[in-house]
Amino acid sequence: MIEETIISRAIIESYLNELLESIESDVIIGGAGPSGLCAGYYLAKKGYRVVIFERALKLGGGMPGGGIMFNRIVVQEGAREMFDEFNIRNHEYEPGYFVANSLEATAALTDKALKAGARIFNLITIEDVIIRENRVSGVVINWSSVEIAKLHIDPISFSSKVVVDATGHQSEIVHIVEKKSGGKLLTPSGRVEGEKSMHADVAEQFTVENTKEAYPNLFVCGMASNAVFGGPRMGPIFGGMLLSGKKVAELVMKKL
Ligand code: 48F
Repeated sequence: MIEETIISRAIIESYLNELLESIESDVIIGGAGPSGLCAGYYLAKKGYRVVIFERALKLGGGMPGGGIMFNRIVVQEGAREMFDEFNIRNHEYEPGYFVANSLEATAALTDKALKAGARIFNLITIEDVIIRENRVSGVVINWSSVEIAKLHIDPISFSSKVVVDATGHQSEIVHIVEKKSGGKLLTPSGRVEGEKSMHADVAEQFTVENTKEAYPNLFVCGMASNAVFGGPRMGPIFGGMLLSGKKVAELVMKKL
C-alpha cells in the first residue's frame, strides 16, 4: 500500500534538510546556466560547499535553446576539452568547430554538477546581497513565484565566503551591488560597463579574460563577465561559457 503522507514527508524533509545545510557555504552561485553549472561542478569536485540558486524551473539558462531554438551548440578548438570533461558527444563540423546537442550538454552539466556535490535550488531568485565591511558575504533570496506574482513577502538570507554572478546577460547580482555600493565596482568606471553588440571571436576571448572579481568577494563568469566589463556578445558558441566557469572555479579556490 502506498501512503500519500509518507511521500509528502519524504519530499518536505529531504528538501528542507538540504536547504538548512546550505544556509552557510563556501560559494553561492547565482544562475544555473552553462557557466554557473560548470563553475559549480569544478568547485564541488574539489570538496567546496557549493550552493546554486536558479530563478527558472529548468536549468541550463540559454543553453537548451541552442541557436534560434535549433537545439545545437558549437564550441571552438581550445574548448573541446570541456566536451570531453563532461562526456558530451560532438562532431567536428568544419575544422575547429565542434557541434553538440544542446539538450545533452545541459543534462551532462547538470548531472556532473549535482553528482560532484553542488546543491542546486531552482525556482529561487537572488534579489539582494549581504555586504559587510565593503565585502559581499551572502545573498538574499525569495521564491521566484513571489517575484512573478508581485507578492509582498519578505525574503531570507544565506551566507557564503564568496558569491559568483553567473546570471548571464542581465548580470543581476553585480547590478544590485553597483546600485547599493554607489558605483564602487572593480571595473574601469566603477560601474557596469555594459554589453556590446555581436562579435563572436572577440567575445569568446573577452569572456574568459574578464572572468574575475567584480567587487570584493563577488566574482563574475559567463555572459555576466561581458556585461560587467564591457565586452561583445557571441551568440550560440559556448566554449567561452564553459572555460569561464572553469576559470572562475580556479579563482574562487585561490581566494578561499
Ligand atoms: O543566461 P545564462 O545561460 O548564462 P551564462 O552561463 O551563459 C550564457 C549563454 O546561455 C548565452 C550566450 C552564450 O553564447 O550568450 O546567453 O552566462 O544563464 C543564467 C541563468 O541565471 C538565472 C537565469 O534564469 C538563467 O538560468 N538567473 C538570472 N538572474 C537570476 C538568476 C537571479 N537574480 N537569481 C537566480 N537566478
